[in-house]
Amino acid sequence: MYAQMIKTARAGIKTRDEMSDLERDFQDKIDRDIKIEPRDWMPDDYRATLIRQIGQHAHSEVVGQLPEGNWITRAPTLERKAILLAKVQDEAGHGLYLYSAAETLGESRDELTRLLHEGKMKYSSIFNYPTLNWADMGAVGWLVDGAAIVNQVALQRTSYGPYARAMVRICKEESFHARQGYHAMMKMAFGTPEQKAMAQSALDRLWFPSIMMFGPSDAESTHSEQSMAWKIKVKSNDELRQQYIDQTVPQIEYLGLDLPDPSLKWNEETGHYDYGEPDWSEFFDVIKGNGPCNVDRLRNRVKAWEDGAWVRDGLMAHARKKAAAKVAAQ
Ligand code: BYC
Repeated sequence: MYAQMIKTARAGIKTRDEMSDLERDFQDKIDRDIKIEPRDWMPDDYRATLIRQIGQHAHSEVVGQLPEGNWITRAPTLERKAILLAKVQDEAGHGLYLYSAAETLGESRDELTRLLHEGKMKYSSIFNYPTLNWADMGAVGWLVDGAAIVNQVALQRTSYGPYARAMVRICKEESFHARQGYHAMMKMAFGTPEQKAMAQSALDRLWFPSIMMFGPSDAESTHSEQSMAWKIKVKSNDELRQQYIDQTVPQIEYLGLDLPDPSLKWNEETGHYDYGEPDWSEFFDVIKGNGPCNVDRLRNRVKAWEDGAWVRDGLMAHARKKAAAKVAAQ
């Protein structure tokens, strides 16, 4: 359904005069901060935009397990292993809440999975970068989950009810993820010179990919104008990026690490940190499928899906058998 809808999605936002009565009533609800629920009327483009964003978000949670899952067997202590295992498991749960939210819009998880596997849907750019050493696990929790929290706290106020409610629970769990990441970074940054160097390297490599998670600049963002008018997004990409940078720089300083971008400077006038522009050509390349790990990540996801077919088939056969037994007993 999403694949069909996106083909008909129109460009540009309608003025009030161009709206039908239904569209005007819908926009009034949005303007009064009344949540839109699954059975409410909604414009097709609103539905398609939500399916795209929620589906992409769900895929990110699931694909996001891969860079960390890779380190479970190599965690330095039993405690770190247990923590990482719990975190990676949480990410699967987040994917499930989000696929369920997409289902309330009429799009099945199987269809979204098919679109991901065929390269027709995206997942967050950040997961196309490799995690090279143990400090990267700390940096992912701290920087990547930290960025996810900034984005998702804002999304708790998104206009679509099931998405907003999924965010509340996800944010609680993300906050544990970010803390465990920062804790691992503290151990490394306050440890031996070799450990500190690993922490610095992780920060240097993951800084720009993390600030690119918020999407292109507002000027380059294709969906922001309409998504903000519909309050699917309540803050712009650049606003969220700035908020994240402002909260993260003092955390870098506390760790005693060097700033990963020489342009990072407190600006008294704006009351924010100035920062250097990420390499946007790299970002667009990564989201087109040409990042360092895109091919690997997708191959792993497709393999996991195919390897798990027997579990899904078994569950479906059991459900059919139970349903048939229920009918026979009536
Ligand atoms: N990566 O018009 P724009 C986690 C695409 S998981 C890839 O600004 P929008 C975690 C965008 O789709 C957290 N693609 O888009 C999990 C569009 O392409 P199309 C993940 C990106 O949607 C496990 C084009 O660029 N969080 O933290 O208005 C372990 C133009 O962009 C990205 C979410 O998914 C990107 N970073 O705004 C550890 C949050 N950015 O479709 C951690 C939910 C942009 O036109 N999503 N694109 O071909 C959002 O809030 C919004 O979708 C975004 C982008 C702010 C990301």
